Amino acid sequence: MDVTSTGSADLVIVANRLPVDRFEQPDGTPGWRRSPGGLVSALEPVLRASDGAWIGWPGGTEEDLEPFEADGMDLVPVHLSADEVEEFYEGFSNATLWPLYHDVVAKPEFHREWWESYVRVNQRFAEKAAAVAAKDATVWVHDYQLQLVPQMLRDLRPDLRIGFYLHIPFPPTELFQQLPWRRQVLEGLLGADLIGFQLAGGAQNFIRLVRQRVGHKTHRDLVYLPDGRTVRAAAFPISIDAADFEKLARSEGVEQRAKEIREALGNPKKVFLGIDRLDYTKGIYARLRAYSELLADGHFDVEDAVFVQVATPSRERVEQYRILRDEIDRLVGRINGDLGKIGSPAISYMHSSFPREEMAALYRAADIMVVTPFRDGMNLVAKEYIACRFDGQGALVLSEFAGAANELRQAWLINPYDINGMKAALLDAYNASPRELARRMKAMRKTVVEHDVKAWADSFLEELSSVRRDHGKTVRPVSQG
Ligand code: GDG
Repeated sequence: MDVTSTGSADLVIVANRLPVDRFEQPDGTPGWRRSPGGLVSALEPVLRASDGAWIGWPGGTEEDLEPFEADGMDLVPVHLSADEVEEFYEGFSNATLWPLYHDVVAKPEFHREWWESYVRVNQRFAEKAAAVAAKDATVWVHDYQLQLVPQMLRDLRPDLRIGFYLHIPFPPTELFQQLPWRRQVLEGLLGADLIGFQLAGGAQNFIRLVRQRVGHKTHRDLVYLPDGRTVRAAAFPISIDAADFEKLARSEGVEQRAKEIREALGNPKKVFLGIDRLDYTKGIYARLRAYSELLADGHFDVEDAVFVQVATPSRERVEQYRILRDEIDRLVGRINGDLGKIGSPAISYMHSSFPREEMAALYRAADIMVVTPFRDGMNLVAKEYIACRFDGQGALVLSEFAGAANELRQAWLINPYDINGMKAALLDAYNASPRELARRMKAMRKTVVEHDVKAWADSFLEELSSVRRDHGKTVRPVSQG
């Protein structure tokens, strides 16, 4: 595609962020490198195969960038002002929708100026997409920051085939109703032909809300709009590039690094590991407390085991995130102060992010991966751990409230609100025999390898093309379903 012209892309991805990060080249000029993440690796081949483009915010607020090419992808930046970052991104997206959609684990804040900014920015994304897409093109909009884009885009370009995918949970109707702009959000989403959710429960919540609040006829997973259009809402559980992770984990460099990590930790019998964005939905505090109680109760010693917790910095300007960081800092300090010994801390805590190679080495070095969110759309860390354990060893302790629990049934499933239950599962995983570990890991690996991110993207795009093809052919039900 010639990125200076518009209107020629057959496939347009619209996401809050562009799939690249800016960095400074050795000569001081800015360059772009592909940001790590499954979504980029899944969509890159599809984008290359078609005449594709990716629309998103490049990060930063300084300049309004022209479309550019990076890593073989055509990228179309959407500019955000400093006020918009505060109101649309940190405000409405991350302090209203994020907590509301995650079981109100934190209290959502509702501010009318934030909503206005959300509408404005969504409109800007929709206009960019309308300008870039070729006639009858497919546009795939991603995530909670852009829920109004489907209808705004349909108003501008009725010829387009529009898909929407929500990466986070879609809340139960009782919680969603709190949102003062609930109807606008539902109507925004209904601009899509296909709406994908992580789990069937999210799709059902959505269909029920549409029936109750917007009054459209629905039947099973279909919504019948008054203009004759149908919208399908269904589950498409996301995954990772499992083969790529396994390849990385098998590499000599990663194997060597995994050994070094264990040595640096004092070669304990067992290494526990948590890797999360530092987010209140991830249940980091509860998990560390449960672990510290196992130590305090004498089930094992700091010389036998260590808990490595990586908390990747996230949304640091949002108040709830600053509070959480302080709470975790204090808890880790207290646990290490109470239970650690010289050279053997109870918890090895890092508030930083690492390259993918280091992540793979950590996964290989860890005996027990601990994933305990209070609510999580999917949780890719759990799947990445499984992909890296080609040796058939390693245990996964996983919250029932992560989407991944739906597929990874052989994990030690826990309720993160139940500290005693969590302690029992951690201990059970600690004591599991290699045979038991191998049995569970084998089954989970089969799931992760077969349902990788490519299968996810293909199935969504295939379904999107068939929903649109069938448009108008479906028989409308007589009564409400
Ligand atoms: C949202 C939903 C859903 C983390 N630290 C580092 C790093 N990571 C990578 C992990 C993983 C990704 O970030 C985190 O993905 P999760 O799925 O665990 O969580 P969210 O960020 O909350 O993602 C979630 C997901 O969207 C996809 O739909 O599963 O439920 O909340 O890939 O590896 N990567 C590197 N360094 C780090 O320090 N390189």
